[in-house]
Amino acid sequence: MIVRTLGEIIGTDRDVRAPNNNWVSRRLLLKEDNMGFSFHETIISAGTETYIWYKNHLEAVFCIEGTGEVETIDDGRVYPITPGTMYALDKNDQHYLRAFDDMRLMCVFNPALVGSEVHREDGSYPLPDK
Ligand code: 9YT
Repeated sequence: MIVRTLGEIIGTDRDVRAPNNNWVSRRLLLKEDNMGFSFHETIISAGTETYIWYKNHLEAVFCIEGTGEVETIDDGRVYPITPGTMYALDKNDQHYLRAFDDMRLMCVFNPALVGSEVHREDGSYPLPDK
C-alpha cells in the first residue's frame, strides 16, 4: 500500500511549480507508482488565466476550495467551478482555466505523469518517450 502526505511532498521533486507561477502541483501519485494514472493536488493562483490543451492526456479535476471557471475554446462555453464541481476533459478539450481566488483542485491524469511536466507552449504535457 502507498500512503503519502502533502507534507512529505512539498519541497521535493514532486512539488512542481509552473514557470509562469500560475499553479503549483503536488504529485501524490506518478507513473512510477504503477497505478495507471497520476493524482495531484493543484493550487491555481488567484487572478490567473492558463491556456491548456492536454492532447496526450485525459484529465479529471475536482474542486475542493476556491472559485473560477473553465472556457472551452471550440464552442466558447464557460463552466463555473466551485467547491464540489468536477470536470473531465474527455475530448482532450482545449480550454482556458481562470481562478477568481486561489483554487485547490484534485487532478487525475491518464496516462500518468512522470513527475516534471509543465505546460509547453501548445498547452500540452509531453509523453515520456517523446
Ligand atoms: C487543472 C490543471 O490542469 N491545472 C494545471 C496543473 C495540473 N493539474 C497538474 O499538473 O497537476
